[in-house]
Amino acid sequence: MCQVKVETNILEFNDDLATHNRQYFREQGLFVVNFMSAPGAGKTSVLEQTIQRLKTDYRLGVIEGDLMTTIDADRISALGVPAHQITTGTICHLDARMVHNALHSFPVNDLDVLFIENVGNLVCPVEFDLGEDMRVMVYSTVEGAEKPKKYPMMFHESTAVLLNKVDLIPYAGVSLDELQRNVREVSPATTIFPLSCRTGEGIDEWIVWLKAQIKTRQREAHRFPRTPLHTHSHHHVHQHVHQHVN
Ligand SMILES: Nc1nc2c(ncn2[C@@H]2O[C@H](COP(=O)(O)OP(=O)(O)OP(=O)(O)O)[C@@H](O)[C@H]2O)c(=O)[nH]1
Ligand SMILES: [Mg+2]
Repeated sequence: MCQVKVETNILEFNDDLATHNRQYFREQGLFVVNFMSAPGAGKTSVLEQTIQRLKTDYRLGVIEGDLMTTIDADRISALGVPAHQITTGTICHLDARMVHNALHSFPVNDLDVLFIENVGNLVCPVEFDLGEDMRVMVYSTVEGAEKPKKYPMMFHESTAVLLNKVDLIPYAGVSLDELQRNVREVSPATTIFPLSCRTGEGIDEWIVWLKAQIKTRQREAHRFPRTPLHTHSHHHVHQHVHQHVN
């Protein structure tokens, strides 16, 4: 009973901050995508492929979430795109407060698109709204065909599922058909892109779709003026954190 109450409070608190982040992103005309997957499905590889194809036309930034190390942020920085690493220590997901705090180390006013790579985990990240516009899941062919049935939430909450590592299908003991069917069974509205970050197969289709999503958001955002980050009160956020700790 008590545990349920604490969990509810944490999630309500997160939702409030996520709303605050979302409003800020909208004011900035920033399109924000939250990438989620099991560890090693290929989130950073997808980001590398995506960044290489978008970076001449869009001003990009990346927030990386991992328990430890700056390995992923270093991979992104190597492409000449600003990247900020959040290290969560023992926490299995990013939350809205971590993202909010990370914004201070970014040239947010100068960005068009912010990619957030969540901590590799099929369960926890789903519960925590970060204020993103869109969630994209990376599901690799070698994880087994039953994952959508066993972990339906993440599939259900994602606008797109990138079915990565199709080059490994001959070794994975599954068919593309079966993988797609199982995703559709739990999430009929999700758009599926079979692709391989190794061979480049299918990446172009994903990029065309992503660009269309960005364009739609930019059209909507023209209605809002841009405001600088410091007018947006983060003291307020710390007060709330304090209350919840006590
Ligand atoms: N064969 C093959 N390997 C891939 C593909 N995409 C990624 N990999 C490999 O899979 C491994 C994990 O890829 P990452 O991009 O680091 O995965 P991630 O989801 O970011 O991992 P975490 O951040 O640790 O959760 C690396 O060795 C990649 O080279 C692919 O399409 N085909
Ligand atoms: Mg990664």
